[in-house]
Amino acid sequence: MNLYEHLFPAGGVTQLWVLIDPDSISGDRLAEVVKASEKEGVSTILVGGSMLVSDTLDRIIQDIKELTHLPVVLFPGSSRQISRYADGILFMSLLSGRNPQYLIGEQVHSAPIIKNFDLTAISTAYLLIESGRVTSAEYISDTRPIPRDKPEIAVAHALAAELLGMSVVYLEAGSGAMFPVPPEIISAVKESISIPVIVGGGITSAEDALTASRAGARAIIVGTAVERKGCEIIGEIASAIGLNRTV
Ligand code: 1GP
Repeated sequence: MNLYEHLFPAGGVTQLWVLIDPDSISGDRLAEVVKASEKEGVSTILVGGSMLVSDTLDRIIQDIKELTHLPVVLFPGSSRQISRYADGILFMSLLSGRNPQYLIGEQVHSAPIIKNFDLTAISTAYLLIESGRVTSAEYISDTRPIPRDKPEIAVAHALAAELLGMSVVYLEAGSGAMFPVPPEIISAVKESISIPVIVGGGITSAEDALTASRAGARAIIVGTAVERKGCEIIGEIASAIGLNRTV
């Protein structure tokens, strides 16, 4: 099974991916999060999320690899956040913005590194959706998010992503968002394209996750809620979307 098939298994069941920010996790906590993820049916560990430069990336990924066989996929904030120890990378273009640095500039810097490290790149259209307040992603990227009451604008961007040959659309409210991506946007985008839609930002409860799952998310990304609420939230979300049910 290649990485793409692992990320999006046949059958279309919503997957749960836990995002670990290497800058805000300690050693003991890391083990706790990774073990809980494995136990509750999380399929993939994402590492990254910080828009600033991290010097702990390699070490954290090596530590995770010692704790689990779950694939570790990079979610980089810039071309300086790439590690040879990961299994793959969400190779993102911030398609909702009009800042050439995040549309193509960072990608040109990172492409030779990805090739050199032999990482599997998953071509991902990153669409920022307005979420109640200015997020770090919005501020640092110097781009405007798509208005949350304009699903047709999100759909047009997602269609462009598919026509450009991208493999995944990431609907992102931004880390720690006040409101997650509205289900109306998720379902409108899901209905208009055939590539998978993944959703993250501001998902803090089982209910938020279930809403995104029912609207058509193929994977849900959760970071801040695990940092703030603890590992129990992983189990609660996994149960809500039917991941850790015993037969
Ligand atoms: C951020 O979508 C991810 O880029 C996760 O967001 O930290 O709000 O879970 P949270």
